[in-house]
Amino acid sequence: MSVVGIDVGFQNCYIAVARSGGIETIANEYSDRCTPACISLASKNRTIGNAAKSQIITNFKNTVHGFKKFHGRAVDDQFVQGEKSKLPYNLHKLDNGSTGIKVRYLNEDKVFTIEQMTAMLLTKLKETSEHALKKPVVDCVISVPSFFTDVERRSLMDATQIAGLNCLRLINDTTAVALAYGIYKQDLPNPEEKPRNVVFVDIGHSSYQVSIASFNKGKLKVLATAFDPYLGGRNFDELLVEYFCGDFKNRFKLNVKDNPRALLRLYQECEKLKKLMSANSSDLPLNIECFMNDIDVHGKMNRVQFEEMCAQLLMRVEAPLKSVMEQSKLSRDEIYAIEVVGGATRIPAIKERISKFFGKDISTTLNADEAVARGCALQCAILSPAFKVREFSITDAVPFPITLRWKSQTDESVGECEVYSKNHAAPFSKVITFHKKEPFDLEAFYSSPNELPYPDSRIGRFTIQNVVPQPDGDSSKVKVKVRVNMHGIFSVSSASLIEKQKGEAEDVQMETEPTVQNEGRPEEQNKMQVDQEGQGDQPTEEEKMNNSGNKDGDKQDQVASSSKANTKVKSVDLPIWANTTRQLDQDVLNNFVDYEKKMIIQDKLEKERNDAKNAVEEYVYEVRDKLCGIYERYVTEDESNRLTIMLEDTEIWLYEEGEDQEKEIYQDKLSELKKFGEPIEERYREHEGRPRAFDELGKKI
Ligand code: ATP
Ligand code: K
Ligand code: MG
Repeated sequence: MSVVGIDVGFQNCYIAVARSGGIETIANEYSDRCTPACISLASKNRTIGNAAKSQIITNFKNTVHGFKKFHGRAVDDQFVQGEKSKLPYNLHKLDNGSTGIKVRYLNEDKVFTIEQMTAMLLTKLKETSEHALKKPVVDCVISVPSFFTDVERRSLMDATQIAGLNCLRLINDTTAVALAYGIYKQDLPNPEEKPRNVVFVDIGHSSYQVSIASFNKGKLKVLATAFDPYLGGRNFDELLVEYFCGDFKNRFKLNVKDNPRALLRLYQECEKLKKLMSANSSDLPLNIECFMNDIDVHGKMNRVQFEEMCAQLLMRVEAPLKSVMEQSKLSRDEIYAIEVVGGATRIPAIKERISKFFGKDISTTLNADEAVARGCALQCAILSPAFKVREFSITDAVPFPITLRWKSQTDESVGECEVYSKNHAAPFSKVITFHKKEPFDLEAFYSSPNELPYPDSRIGRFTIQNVVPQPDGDSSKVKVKVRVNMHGIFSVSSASLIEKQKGEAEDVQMETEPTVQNEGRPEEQNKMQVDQEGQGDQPTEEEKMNNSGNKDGDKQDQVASSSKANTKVKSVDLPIWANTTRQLDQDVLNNFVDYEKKMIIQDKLEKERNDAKNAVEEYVYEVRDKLCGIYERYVTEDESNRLTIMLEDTEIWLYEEGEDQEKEIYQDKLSELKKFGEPIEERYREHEGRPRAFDELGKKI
């Protein structure tokens, strides 16, 4: 099995793998460790990553980037609508209301889902890791913003399936960073000692996340998380773009916003300028040649000006820090270190604000770009039975409280219970006991919609089927297992009906549910069904909910989890019908899997075709050079002229009818040329070899 960690960023993706004993970040075919989250669709193929990024301006309508946060969102979603006007490509409303992306692909109009777009990106990252590891890659761990809700996480999981990956865990960005920080630390406090508390900050291109984790030897626990999901490096780019649009309008009378190409170029230049300003406080130029209407533009900016311009954005740095500290109830002097990662934390004013808030220097001991991917690979190594890695237990935190609601069967009242409080440990399973006579619905939702960076607080409806009364007409005891799994996704994972046995007292507490008591690190998940309940992968808490129908009857009695009962009980598994929002149907998903495979083959064929064409072109140039160089002595004038004409014809052909031919045609063309070229090459080699042979002979004599 493969050990691969993938940081799927809004702008930049990184891959780390386990190789020869260590974790290393790997480079793609451009020797670049960063693969841009960018996909360009074209008439014959698609290009992904660096090659796609170079198409952003030339093929702007079909070059897709900045789509990570559309996962699980309806096209009418306020956030999506807000983004729409800034995108050079078109969005499209899918039948189920989800956000689709409309492009020209293979000379047809085509709409892709966000899951498909991310899958394309993952395909590229998969190939890059396969190339580095020289073996197929299936198992992996992928990072996700800690504030992603269920719908967004499920959508991302669908994307991993389309790409043929088996995602062992969706791990929160800052948790991955915490793991990368802690696992090699030799000096962490012993388990009985006071833990070491570290703040992790990740500000990327699109969002800002903070968490506090406490460390002891061999373990980390996330105490709290906070975020500004809409603050990242791109907001700073936008302000610069705004400024220069105004500036160029004044000085050059240009309406940059009416020209998508110019606007995209300005974005790229402003991002470069922003990065330069991080290292340099003097006036810096922004020059673009032939910007619009053949006009060259030039402008300038310095750091002081930039910081003034961004004052509103910089003010937003504090709130998540404050929130995370309040939630953790730690004082500032209980914080051991503040570790920052993510490209935008290189902005000096951001660093200053973080440092000022804590009254302490911030540490940059982690690689700001690669720490997330490394953490993912480490988590993958921990989960892999084939890989030896230090024991390290990770307890993450539930970012938003989750509540279950159910309807009473005796009257119209509704029962409700918060099953996971904010910052509750995760992954985590709980067993809840109901007393029911008939099938019932459980509705799960996020209970504090105000803090949810997603417009819909519903998680899903779970119908517990086949519930029947006891033979004596009494309610049956139904045990329902709920779970926040390894991916941070909520589910009602199983339900069972406990049948009363003859002669049994009415009121016996039959807690024979095989209660899981391992308090240690999560055990291996069943790889085939990562969504399913693993056998005791987390400490399980038993809760009993007496839904007797009165509104106050929803109290949770903690039931002792020791199972000492030796009374005979029979437990019958109950089917659960789950209806979660915006999940792809299995059929649809299967179609996408097939289509992705087709696109992969298409890309491969197109690459082979291009390679064949390039081979002809290269041969033409090579032989032409040699004809007036090293071959000159070995060809007759007649031969030389004939071949020169052939080469010239081929060159013209390559630009005209030969521009776009099948692979075989190019291969034939090459053999045709070689028929003439190779005898010359042979003669040359023979002659070249001969004098040397004479020399050798001469020396010996
Ligand atoms: P996200 O985490 O939001 O999904 P991401 O992981 O793709 O996004 P990163 O790669 O962490 O984002 O950071 C990219 C951002 O950091 C960009 O806005 C980029 O311009 C910015 N950035 C990178 N280097 C610098 C620098 N030296 N100074 C200022 N900003 C920088
Ligand atoms: K990244
Ligand atoms: Mg990131």
